[in-house]
Amino acid sequence: MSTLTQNPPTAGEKVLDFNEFMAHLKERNPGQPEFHQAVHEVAESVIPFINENPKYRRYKILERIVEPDRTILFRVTWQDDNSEVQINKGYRVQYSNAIGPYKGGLRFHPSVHLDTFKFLGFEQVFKNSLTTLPMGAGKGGSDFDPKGKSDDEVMRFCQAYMTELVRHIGKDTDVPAGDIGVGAREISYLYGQHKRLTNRFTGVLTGKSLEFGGSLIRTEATGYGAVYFAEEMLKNQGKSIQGKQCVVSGSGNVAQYTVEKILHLGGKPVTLSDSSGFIYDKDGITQEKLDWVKDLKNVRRGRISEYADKFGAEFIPGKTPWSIPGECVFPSATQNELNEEDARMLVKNGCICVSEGANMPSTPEAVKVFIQSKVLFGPGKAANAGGVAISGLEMTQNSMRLSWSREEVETKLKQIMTSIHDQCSKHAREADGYLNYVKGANIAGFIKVADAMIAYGVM
Ligand code: NDP
Ligand code: 2IT
Repeated sequence: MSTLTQNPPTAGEKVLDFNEFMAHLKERNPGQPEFHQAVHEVAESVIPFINENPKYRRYKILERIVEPDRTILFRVTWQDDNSEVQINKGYRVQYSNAIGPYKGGLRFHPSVHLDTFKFLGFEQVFKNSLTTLPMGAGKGGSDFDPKGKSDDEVMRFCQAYMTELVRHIGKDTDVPAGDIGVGAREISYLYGQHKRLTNRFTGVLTGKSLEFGGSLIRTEATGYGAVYFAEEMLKNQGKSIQGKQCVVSGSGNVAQYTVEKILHLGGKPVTLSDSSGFIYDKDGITQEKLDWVKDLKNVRRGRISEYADKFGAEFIPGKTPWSIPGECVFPSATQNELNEEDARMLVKNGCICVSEGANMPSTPEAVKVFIQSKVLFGPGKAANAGGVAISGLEMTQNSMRLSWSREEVETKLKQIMTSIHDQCSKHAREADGYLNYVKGANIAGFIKVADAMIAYGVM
């Protein structure tokens, strides 16, 4: 046995100090506040655990996990409909392949920087570990803004983006998927270009359409999974979503299928949002209204304010929906969309459960309010893992060259969300009995990756 793995700690052995660790991280990664925020939350949970299990410290696992295996930056040049040359930045952060090929989405949004992809890739390490499937972690994308672009422009951009990305990905190397601004249309263009360049039909992307290797339930998986996770947390307290008012943000892929599963389970969703504001439908969003939203957002690519005109609901411009009372809350748009003041208001108005469909939507101060108020709080890396989990099952189906039925995949999704809940619970209990799922998810996600890294030796 390596001397590094021997327990217990030797007398006088140094422990890992949280403040020193964070100071060092910030010094080495300046100007990356979202990355710092994501690491801070994990380090806070994991450092006490590392100090109880010195092999993780001796192997410098946390110090290594925060450093991506590889960061790829490139130029994407394409021509718009007026033949004008456009230049965008392309990114792929290959974070960790300790437990499987790099795996994670692509985000196309004008606000992104390397910081964005490092925070998302880092979160993905722990999320993918929790899914129980063999997937490492990566994240990428571009500052390209699909909003207001024609289909032809989106196609030319995707082809140019893939022309560079192709050399870095592969079904056993790195398997990208969708995220903000990357849905079925973009994945199709990206996949088509990959196939053209390589002359290979492989499972190199997930979230594909059903005609060319996609999995049933992948489109629904993130939203459905976030609601299943909420239901698991509630079940633990003898409660359920049935009859509860639910506040949802966003109106994209995750928000749409969150609303759909809330409806299946008898809850009452009353809000949706986009970057222009939110709608409040006090009568509740029904399946019929939701189908209209899917067409609005996925086909006509319109604004959520149109819902208010169509169904006589309220539209509140420039605001997030956190002023609306709801026992269950599903932040499903973007990072840091819910702050301390919002959290206080939600708790005051009777919120008992938060399940994060988005990645890091609650600020650290908001998370603190939820935890201090003993709200059931499912952090994104656990609550929204259903999406990447079904991506993992899409990879499996592609390798086997067959397709599972809807029922089969949805049953597996439910089982995976229950298993994620159970893994988190194992490490979540505080002295007063409260289940702190932030701590639970971070420690449970860490262990599998860390043990694999130790097994490989120092590299
Ligand atoms: P979509 O692009 O389908 O939808 C994004 C939604 O969020 C839109 O309503 C959009 O409004 C809104 N939004 C995006 N950026 C901002 C912003 N800066 N300020 C306000 N609103 C914003 O993306 P998804 O639904 O796929 O992703 C939503 C979240 O879920 C993200 O955090 C993503 O990382 C996370 N996630 C997604 C998974 C997936 O499988 N798709 C899996 C796990 C997590 P507008 O149209 O006006 O920009
Ligand atoms: O944040 C995420 O987990 C995703 N955007 C989905 C990634 C995937 O590979 O399906």
